[in-house]
Amino acid sequence: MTILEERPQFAFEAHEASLMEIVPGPRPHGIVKFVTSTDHKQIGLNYLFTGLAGFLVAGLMALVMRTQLIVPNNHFVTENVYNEMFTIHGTLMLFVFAGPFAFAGFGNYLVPLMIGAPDMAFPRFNNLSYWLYLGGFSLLLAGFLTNNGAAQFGWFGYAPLTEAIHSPGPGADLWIVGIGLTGFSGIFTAVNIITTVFTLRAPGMVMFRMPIFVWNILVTMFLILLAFPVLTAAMALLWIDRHLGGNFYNANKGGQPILWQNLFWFFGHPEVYIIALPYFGVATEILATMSRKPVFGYKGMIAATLSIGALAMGVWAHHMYTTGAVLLPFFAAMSLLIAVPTGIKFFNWIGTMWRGTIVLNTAMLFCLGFLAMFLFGGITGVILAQPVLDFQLHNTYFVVAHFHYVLIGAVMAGFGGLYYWLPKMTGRKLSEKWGKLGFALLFIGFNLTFFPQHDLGLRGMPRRIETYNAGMGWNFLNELSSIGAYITAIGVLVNAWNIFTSWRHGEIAGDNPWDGQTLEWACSSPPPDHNFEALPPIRSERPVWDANHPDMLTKVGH
Ligand code: HEM
Ligand SMILES: [Cu+2]
Repeated sequence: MTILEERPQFAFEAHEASLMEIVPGPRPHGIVKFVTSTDHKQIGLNYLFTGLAGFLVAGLMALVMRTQLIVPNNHFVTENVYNEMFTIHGTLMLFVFAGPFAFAGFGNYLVPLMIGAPDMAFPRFNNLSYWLYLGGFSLLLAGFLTNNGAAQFGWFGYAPLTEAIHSPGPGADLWIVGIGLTGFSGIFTAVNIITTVFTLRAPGMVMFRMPIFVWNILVTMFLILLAFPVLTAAMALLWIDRHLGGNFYNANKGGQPILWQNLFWFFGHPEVYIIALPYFGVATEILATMSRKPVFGYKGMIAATLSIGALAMGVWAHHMYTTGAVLLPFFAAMSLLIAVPTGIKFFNWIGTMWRGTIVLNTAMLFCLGFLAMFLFGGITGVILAQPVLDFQLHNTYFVVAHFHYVLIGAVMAGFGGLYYWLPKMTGRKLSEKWGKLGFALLFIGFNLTFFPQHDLGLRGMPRRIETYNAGMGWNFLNELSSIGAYITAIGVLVNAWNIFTSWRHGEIAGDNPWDGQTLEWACSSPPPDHNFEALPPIRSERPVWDANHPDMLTKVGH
């Protein structure tokens, strides 16, 4: 039998009216947003700008020191103030600026965007990390308000100088707790980012399609998990020594000052790579985009990062050659080995630019500045890694020059990152004119400050002295160095001014101002809450490029 009756019609139209549009309530803004937000982008910005504040404060301290050293027998500040300055300058630069600026600032903002995630795995935990970090920063500064002043024993706080009898007063305690808080903040961020990378990648975003920046952050996070707890433990033991009658580091009572050095540098050397690896990632992204090419040797780059991470854990005692308490050949060999994966990275960076269509804008200039300065710092590092040479150069200005080249190399990449990603974060580009001027001033200023210090070191000027006699042959080089510091300061101000004014008045950036390749360029600038409405197909490590240039698809399986 055939049913001839017509099928009943369901009129969907009739129901449509009952579907209500859900209107979200008012979103917090201004200070309330800053305090309460669990959005990875807001937290990333908080880190970036708090980090920059740390850079400015620590930079002012550098100016105080360089002003004191500009002429011999100067009395601009007292010895005690000079000691406070180098201690808190170094501590802020490393624990508040250089590290967190990249791994927590850029890391928070970019990792979820780059892997196609809506947020971090633990957004509230992320908020807590930031507040611990801000608390640590505040405590480090609070030392100046106490009657004995801030800590004076240098950023690596060697025992037994840190014991209560040599460094009485709360300044040293605030230093211990301040570093402890930034350490916890780092550990929490590491847990969060590792979980995010392993569990929240978008469909198609397999590990070997993640941007190099994400890979570098991931390796950095594992280094943090290995290194920071050791530092926290070392600080806890120091606290016990100072307040609870412990004798861990006090030789007079049977303790071992060398124990502190081992614990500290077991953290301290990996810290160099915790600082550097994220900036390597930043530079890699910018070099690829501005050369309009994929990263050369993508997997080789990842392998190099992994082996740098592994080797970084085994070289801590190259900071302790002159103690006579370490096996020199082992630590020298391990230290020299790190030059191999670092060389691979340089090779690949050059390979990425090779035959590319290079866009020489401010972000790219900062990247080239990074390559030049980091390479130079690396070469003096190879020099210092030879025990015979280190015995001569240890504790001289040669070392000050070496580590500033390395660190300021990294900072150059950081500034490049700002010029590259602030348009994504704010929706506006920075001025290229001011940017190039800012770059030139920084590059000239940094080199003028630190290049002469190599020679000062060779002429025997020790680090951490607040003054010197006129007849040492150090006058002219110190003068140059201080003038360089003033030029650097002007460069920092020019860049700060550029960020400040471009934020309001800069050219509108659009979603993808640089023809970028990775996923963060697929969403609007700034990205909406929870980031993506839709994702392009992810078939290589540069999905946005593939979507925009179907005629030039990335070859996969390289
Ligand atoms: C902006 C330009 C900078 C200038 C002019 C500058 C200047 C100085 C000076 C004069 C010292 C003390 C040297 C001594 O008396 O032994 C010093 C130490 C130090 N600086 Fe810088 N610095 C600058 C940037 C940086 C940056 C960007 C970092 C890290 C990211 C950094 C990290 C350190 C560290 C770790 C110390 C060692 C502190 C110690 O001896 O305990 N500096 N700097
Ligand atoms: Cu080291």
